[in-house]
Formats: sequence, C-alpha cells, structure tokens
Amino acid sequence: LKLISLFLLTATLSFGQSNTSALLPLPNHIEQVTGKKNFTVTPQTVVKTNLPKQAFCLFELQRILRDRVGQSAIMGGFQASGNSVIELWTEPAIKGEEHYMIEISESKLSIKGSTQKALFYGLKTLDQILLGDVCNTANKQIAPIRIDDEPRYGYRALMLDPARHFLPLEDVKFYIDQMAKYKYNILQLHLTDDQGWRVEIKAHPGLTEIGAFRNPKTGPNGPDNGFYTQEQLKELVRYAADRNIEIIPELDIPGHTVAVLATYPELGCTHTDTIQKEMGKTVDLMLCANNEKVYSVYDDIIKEIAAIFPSSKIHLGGDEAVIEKNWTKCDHCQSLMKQLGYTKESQLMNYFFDKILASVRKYGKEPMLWCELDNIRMPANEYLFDYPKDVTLVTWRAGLTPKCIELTAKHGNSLIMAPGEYAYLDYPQLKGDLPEFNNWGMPVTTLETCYQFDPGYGLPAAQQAHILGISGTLWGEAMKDINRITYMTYPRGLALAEAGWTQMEHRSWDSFKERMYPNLMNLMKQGVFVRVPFEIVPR
Ligand code: TNX
Repeated sequence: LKLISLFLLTATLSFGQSNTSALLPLPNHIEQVTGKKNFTVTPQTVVKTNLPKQAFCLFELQRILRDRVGQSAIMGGFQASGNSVIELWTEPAIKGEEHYMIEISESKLSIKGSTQKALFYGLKTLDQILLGDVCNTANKQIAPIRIDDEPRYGYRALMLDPARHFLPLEDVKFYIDQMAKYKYNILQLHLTDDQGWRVEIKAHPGLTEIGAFRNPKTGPNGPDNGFYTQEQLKELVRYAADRNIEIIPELDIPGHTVAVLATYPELGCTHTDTIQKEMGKTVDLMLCANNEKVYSVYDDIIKEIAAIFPSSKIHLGGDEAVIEKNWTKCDHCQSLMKQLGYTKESQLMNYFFDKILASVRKYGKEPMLWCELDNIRMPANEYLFDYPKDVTLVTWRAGLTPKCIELTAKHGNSLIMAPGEYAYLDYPQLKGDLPEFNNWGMPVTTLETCYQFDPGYGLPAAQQAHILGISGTLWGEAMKDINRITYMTYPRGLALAEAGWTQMEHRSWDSFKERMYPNLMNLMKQGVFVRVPFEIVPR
C-alpha cells in the first residue's frame, strides 16, 4: 500500500497542483481569475445562507473546510456579512435544478443554485478545488475562480447487485458516499436474481426466509446470504437522498427468478423441486406466463416496493429470458398461445409485461427494462417484444447499442446508456487482471476505453434527444465484498462520471488522467480500495 501511495503521490506532484487539477467530472464552464488576491479562511469567516439550519449542505460545508483547511466557519445566517464570507444561497433565478455557480474572490466565496441539489454539487466542486490547490490550502487560502456548471445528462447512475452476493447496508452507504463525490445521482439496486431475494416483502415472508439464504454452506451471515428489511431500505433511501442520490429498485423477471421459484416452485414452467440452489451462474428458469398467481404475487410485491422507494421508477429486468427452454416447453403457455392466436412465444412477453406493468402503473410508478432485441446472437432487427412507450430502456449488450438507440428513437422510448463495452464495471480493466474477479471470460474494458465513451455515440442531436443518461453496471457474481466492488468501480467510475456530466467538447483523456490521480489518492486516504492503473504512464 505504501508503494502504491508513493506512486500516486509522485504522479500527483509531477502533474502540478492548482485549483483545477482535481476537478472531476470537469465543470462545463471554468473561468480562471488572475491578478486578484486569494480568499482566506479565518476564525472570523462567517457563513451567509438562506438554507434551513439542519440542511445537509451546511454540514457538508463545515466538513469540507475542516478536512481541507483545518478550520470551520461561524454560522451567520441570512444577513451575515464581513470581509471573509462564505455564501451558500438558493437563488430561484438560476435555471436548472442541478445548475450551480461558484465565485471566489478575496472577501467572498459564493455558491449559488436554485435547489439544495445544485448547492450540493457546488460543494462537491469546492471540495475538489481545495483538494487540487494544496499549496494555497496549506495556508488556509483559496485562489479566485469562477465556475458555472450543469450536467450534460440528468440521469447518472451506478448499479449494484447485492442479489448475487449480499452486501451489508453499511457497505452500500459507503458506496453511496463515493458516488456522491462524483455527482452521480442514481443508484440502481438489483434486489432479486437467481442467487438471492434481498428485500423483505411482508405479504410473502417466504421470499426472504427461503430466497435470501441460498447458500447454506456459507452460514446465515455468509456473503451469499442475507436481506434488507423495509426499515433498513427506507433508512438507505434517506441516506442516499441527503447525498442527492435516488435509489431505483430492480426486481428481475421473468428470467433470473430462481430465488422466487425456490419459495414458490409452482410459479415456474418447469415444476420441479430440484431447482438448483447453488450460487454462481445464472439458471435458465422462468416464471410461467400463464399462471394468475405469478401476477397476483408480483402485484403484492410491487405494491410494497412502491411504498419503500420514493423513486418514480421501478426496473423490472426483462433480460436474458430463455423462452425456448421455458415457455416453448410449457403446456400452460402453449395453450394460452393457442387461445390468443399467437404465433411466436415472444408475443407472450407482451402478455406477461402488459399485466406486470399494469401493477407498476397502478402504484404510480414508471417502468424500466433492459433493452433486448429479437435475436441477440445475430444482427438484430427489432425489439424482442413491443415495449410500451412509457418504458425507459437500458441498452447493455456489447455491439447492439446503435440498434437500441435507433429503435428507441423510432418507438418513442427513453434510453439509458450502459453499453457493456464501455460501462460494464465487472469486465476486467486489463487483460488477465485478477481472473477471480471476472465471471465473463472474454471482454475487457480498459480505463481508456471507458473514458472514450460518448453516451450520444456522436449522433446528431435529434437522434439522441431521447437519451436520459448513463449507467455503470457492476454485476455481482464475482463481487464477494465491498473491496472488490470499489476495486472494479474505481478509477473507471471516474471516467463514467465525466461521460455523464461533461460535454464532449470539454473532455480529453490527457486532462482526465491528470485529474484522476489526486482523486484516486483522496479515495485511498479515505479507505476506499481502488485499482491503481499502473499501465497508464504519467506524461
Ligand atoms: C448478463 S447484463 C446479465 C446479468 C449477469 C451478467 C454477467 C444483463 C442485463 N444481464 O444478469 O450478471 O450477464 O454474468
């Protein structure tokens, strides 16, 4: 660890330090102010604010000042004045809820925006200004600068998968803390899969009693076992909300459902009590499309999920449904097809999701699904089924994203960009890197490839206007603990944060590499296990 720190320290020093050298994601408009005197934080520095006393931003401000200049400020309220004022001010005239402005002069350090969200981002940028400007901060000084910044996309997500390996609540909070530093605003929580059911559902306690403890070998507290109570999830939602992060829950159906089938075998097509209970790879079992109990159980589940998570969205999965091994071989599904005059099993997908999405809408939520095309192994032509217009799709399969962009534009769906080749954080970061962390085999996403990600794929504005943003995806089959998770996330999570926030014309790999190092060092200092990208040679 010492060696690694030394490497990072040397790298940081060789890149020089200034008030912009640690800004990440890079703000979209920076104006350096030259020839003016620095702002000084003194014991008399006073905070002028129109925020409520208990606002999280005020605690953040004091924490940043203590951490970076070793001095907190006096809370002065609405009318504070003096010759060293820090102003944290909501200003309705500033358009855009994530739009913030920073202006630092000799007597005033001002952060403004129309919402607390915007001010929070202003504070995150201030933290990085101070992180980079170590020569000044050593003397409690802050160099003058002007920043006027708002994100390219309003949806900037990372996805965690505690279904495969359970992740204790404290670890999820730790992950959220790091996300907040880089202005991510969504955490997609993959709560159910073959390997585990991780959310308490009061109407169906068996889902966790049986579905959350899938691997007896590792014991009740083993990494494969466990679930979150509804109270814990509500606490997590509040914790995330303070840090500007919304949690979107994901329940994966109709495939990826072995944990449900372990509880209710009768919901599947293949009625068997020898359902594989091993951890590891995905199993090809699915929920039956022609079974009213499937829809009533999921109505109960969606009702409770909708009440736990205030997010307007619920993700219902829809990926990797191996229809030919289930619905094609299932008498119930076949008779339903005959009855409805269907010629292709994929039409049953319409039937299935029409019923499920009716529950989602009934409880006031908007659906999300993974984007699947009709033939995933051949050049694809159309969607797997007719996704209704109100479904936000997430593109993921390597190579198929251009087709997904085109189809979503044509059909009127919104789109989130999580293409495997750029945004899959469980792909190794270098050929051969820690094979035990890799459950995919072939693909590699290097930091540089990840950085090259343009979520708009270079398309004309009209053809990408339906893209809401980006998502970095970290599947959990090989993610046994939080250290593996953060190792796989950073530094690539820094590159993705910039893809979601910064306009293409301001982005450059060379500049990113320099700004990355102080941030990696800061993460390490705060106990985050990151991957040091040795392959990237400092200039
Ligand atoms: C495919 S990517 C999946 C996940 C697995 C991943 C890696 C996607 C939408 N589905 O369920 O974790 O492969 O094995």
